[in-house]
Parts: sequence; C-alpha cells; structure tokens
Amino acid sequence: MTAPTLDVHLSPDDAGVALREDARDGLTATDKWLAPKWFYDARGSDLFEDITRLPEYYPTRTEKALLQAHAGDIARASGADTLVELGSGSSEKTRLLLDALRDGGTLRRYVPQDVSQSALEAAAREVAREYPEIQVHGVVGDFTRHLGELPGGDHRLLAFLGGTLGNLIPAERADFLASVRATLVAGEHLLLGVGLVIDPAVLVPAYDDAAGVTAEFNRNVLHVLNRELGADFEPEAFEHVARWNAEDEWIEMRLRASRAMHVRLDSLDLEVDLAEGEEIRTEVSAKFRLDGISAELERAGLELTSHWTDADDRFALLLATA
Ligand code: AVJ
Repeated sequence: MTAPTLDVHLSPDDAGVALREDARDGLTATDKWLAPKWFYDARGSDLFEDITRLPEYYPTRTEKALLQAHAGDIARASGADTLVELGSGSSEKTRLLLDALRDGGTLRRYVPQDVSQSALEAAAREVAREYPEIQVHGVVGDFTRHLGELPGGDHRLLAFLGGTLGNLIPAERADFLASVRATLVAGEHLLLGVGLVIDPAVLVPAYDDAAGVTAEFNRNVLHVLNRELGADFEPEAFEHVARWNAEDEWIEMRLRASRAMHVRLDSLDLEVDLAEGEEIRTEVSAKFRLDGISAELERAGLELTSHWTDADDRFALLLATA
C-alpha cells in the first residue's frame, strides 16, 4: 500500500473566517439564516450519523440500497478509473462504488474531498489500507469553491451523494453544476444522489423525528456559534421547526425563539435581538423531480444518461455525463 497523498486548499483559519462572515450576514438579515454547513462539528457529525439510523429518516438507507443494487451498472456505464467523492465523510457507500469499479477492472484511484482535514485523513488512510492496489489522493477543500483544483484523470466519476445537492439554493445549485461541468472533460461522469418530492406526511417526519435527534442536531449550530464566536445563545430556548415549503419544494429547518432574546456574539462584536416566535432558517433541503433536475443538468451542459429510483420513488441516483 502507498500512503495517501493530501492536497490542502483550506487553511485552518478559512473556516473561521467563513463562519464569522456567514454569522454576521445571516443574523443581521431581515429574515435570519445560518448555513447548514455549520451543523457539522464533531458533535453535529455524530448527531447526523444518529439521524441516518432513525426509523423516520429514509434517505440514507434508501440511497445505500440503490447503490447496493446498481453500483455494478454505474461502474459499467462510467468505466471510471478514478472515483472522486465530494463531501466524502466516512461513508460505507464509498465501498460499494469502489468494489464495483474494482470488480469492473477499471479502478486506479480514489479522491475523497472534504472540508474537514481530520475526517479526510482518517478516511483516506482507511481506504488505502483496504484497497492496497489503488492510489488514494485526498483533497481538503470546499465543493462550492475548489472543484477546479481536483486532480485530473482520464476517466473520473464525480460522486455527490446523500442528497447534499439539496442544501444548495437554486442559484448556488446552478453555479455548482456549472463548475462540475467546467471541471469534467467530455465522457467523464457525475453521480448524484437526490431526494425526490414525496408526500409531506412521510417527508416532514424525516426532518422532525419522534426521538428529537434532528431537533438537537438543529440546535447544535447554536452550540457551534457559542463556542467558536463567543456567543451566548441559549440553545434550549429555541424550538425545532421542520416545514415543507410546497412552492420551492424544499424542507426548511428553522429555530424558533420561544421568547424575546438578546444575544451577544463577542468575536463579532455583534448584538442580535430576536422577537418571541422569530425564526432563524438553518437549512433548506430541496427535493427534486426527475424532469426538473434533468433540465437543470442540461442547462449546465450535463446530460442525464441513467437514473435509478427505489420502489416508493423517494430517492434517485442520477448519472450524468459531460
Ligand atoms: C446531509 C444535507 C443530506 O438534508 O437530509 C438531515 C441533512 N438535515 N436531517 C438532509 C439533514 C436534517 C441532510 N443532508
């Protein structure tokens, strides 16, 4: 086995700078917001792992079953020598794709990309150990900014799984897909995992589970601000809200102030007032229709070549080519 190589495009301070900017923009806006990427400190990542095992949260297990059933088809259709995984985390899903590409005889390299250097190093080392015959090349970066820095290759498969595309609002999504198109050379592939528009009676509980894990995950962003920005939010004084926005076809997670509050963020030298009942939007998780996402891909210069959905049409894997 060769030791993984690592490219670092984020300095340790980049995240801090971005968090300060986001927190100031979001908390001084008329409709307050915080970006979902700030959920994921160590505790938030653990809580998300717990979410993926909740009975109500179908996306992770549905996507995994789709990959189990179709990784071979994806490997054949892409013929990829390199699997690039955007926002790689730790996932078992990686193995399903790596195994299929290895069995297909094309796999030479795995390129995990993530914002968290520590998570990436651990994941890269583990894959290098399990797949001694391939090269592992980690990239510490942000998928909205550093796609252009990904290592090139003859035949890459870019995987963006888990429904994370849904965290981008439509304008960000168009930018992201355009930068994917700009990164890929003709014949390379993009694999997307996206949640589909389904009955809100199934969808909403996936974001508002009975055990309250998602509520705790949502409030975790306030713990992050307290620690990183010297803020004095009282997370327990915020109620978790998960709402289906039928017009935009996305789930919105919000934190609702249970009473009027005055919050101080020392590192920003910022004071924020919240009225009783005022909400901070902490996440959008867009759901898709096949014709809509196919048109979005086409507008970005990508062609949807295959798709697979589960029996209940809750989730889809989409394979597109440049
Ligand atoms: C990791 C962005 C795909 O939107 O379903 C889970 C995050 N938020 N429960 C999603 C999440 C609330 C998740 N993604």
